[in-house]
Amino acid sequence: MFNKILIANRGEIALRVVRAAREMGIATVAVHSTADSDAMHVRMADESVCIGPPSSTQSYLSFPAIISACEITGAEAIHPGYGFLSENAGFVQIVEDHDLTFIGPTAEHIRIMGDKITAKDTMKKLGVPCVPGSEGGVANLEEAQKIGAEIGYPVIIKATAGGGGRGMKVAKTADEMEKAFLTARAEGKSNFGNDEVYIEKYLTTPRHIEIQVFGDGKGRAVHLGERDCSLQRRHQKVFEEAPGPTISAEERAAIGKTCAEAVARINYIGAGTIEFLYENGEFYFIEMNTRLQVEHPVTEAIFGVDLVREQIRVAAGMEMSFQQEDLSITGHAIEVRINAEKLPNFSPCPGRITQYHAPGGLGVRMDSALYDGYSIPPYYDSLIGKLIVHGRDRPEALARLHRALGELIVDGVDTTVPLFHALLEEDDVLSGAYNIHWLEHWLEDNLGGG
Ligand code: MV4
Repeated sequence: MFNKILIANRGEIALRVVRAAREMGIATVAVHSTADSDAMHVRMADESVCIGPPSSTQSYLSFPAIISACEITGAEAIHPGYGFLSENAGFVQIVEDHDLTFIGPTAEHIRIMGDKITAKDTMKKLGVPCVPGSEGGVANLEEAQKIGAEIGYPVIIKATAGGGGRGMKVAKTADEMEKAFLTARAEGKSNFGNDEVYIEKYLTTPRHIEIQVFGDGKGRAVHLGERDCSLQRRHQKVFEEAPGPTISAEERAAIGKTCAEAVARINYIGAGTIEFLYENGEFYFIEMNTRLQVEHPVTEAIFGVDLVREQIRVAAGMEMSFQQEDLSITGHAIEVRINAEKLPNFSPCPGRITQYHAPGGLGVRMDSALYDGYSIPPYYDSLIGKLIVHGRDRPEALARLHRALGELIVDGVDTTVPLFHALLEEDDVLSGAYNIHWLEHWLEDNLGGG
């Protein structure tokens, strides 16, 4: 096992990794920009290194700064958290070249899943159900129109280098194909330096269901069920739950087995998430994320496992501490993402926290790096906390969420907390009757804004 690891991240996820490492007796090194000298992750880690100015590109994304911090402190491994360098295959290569360990998948797996055409082709060959569409890339407009006619409209054109909602265009009819195809290709080129696109049947009212998988890198893998993350705004999740309100035990077992077998076959190591659209009882693969996700705590709550601990174990060459038959679901968990944002437009709202009080009690977890007097810097994302509640069933989790939101105090900046109070008044949220478009429609009807 490692003696010391470096955490190449900030905020609540850096704290999350410190907590797992400390329970394992592993020392931690925090890195921070000059804007984060007073950040909680710096205080909570055993050591810290200032790695650069506020700009992420010169600090949290700087390969030489982070590698140097490892060499100075003697850290043996790097946990990337989510975002920043967590899915950067080039960085993983550099880490390995310096005889350090990346706590995450191999550069090759990151590369495969980062190219969406290759990811889909790989998953399809591994028996994972995919959205009907083009076989690989689509070279020109004539081919795009031929595929559109074959699979039927509406279709969606996606940049292979895109993902997470970037570089996609819908063509509702054949008339719209030319514009959608050319725009998707141009955006792929300008945003990612890659103009390769592929085409899928456009699913109109699916849910976003993602399967948590975990591999040991030696051909063993498990699944930890699904999360329903359909409540999103502009491709940012705001409310996530596990298990999915519409997924039966039989469906979970079947899609879970398919996913676990797929990642086992490629010797995947560590945590991964296989994203699906779910419509009319069918799962359709869209993307795989090769990292720990923001919403991992809802899975941890219902399975009673520490996913970061497992990531560190397998990175150190140890076995996972569980097998599939050890894993079972207890109750229901919900996470809400608390952002320092001003409604109705969700504009970032950095500033000084004059008072912070975290909710507590049975079944409540607050992952946050806030404290009284902390100043949220304007340079990074606006996530300031995740409130995770766990109950014996969904109604109990919802009641607990309502109760915990009432206890939470964040003064000094605007937050998304009022949104959650309002959502908990909605019958569709209470019954789980929502799809990927529900929140955007609700925001339009209830907040207006821009
Ligand atoms: C789709 C789709 C409908 N049909 N693919 C958006 C993010 C990226 N991960 C994939 N996305 C979508 N792909 C087909 N074939 C609709 C979306 C989509 C979406 C997906 C998940 C959660 C929210 C979404 C909001 C708009 C569009």
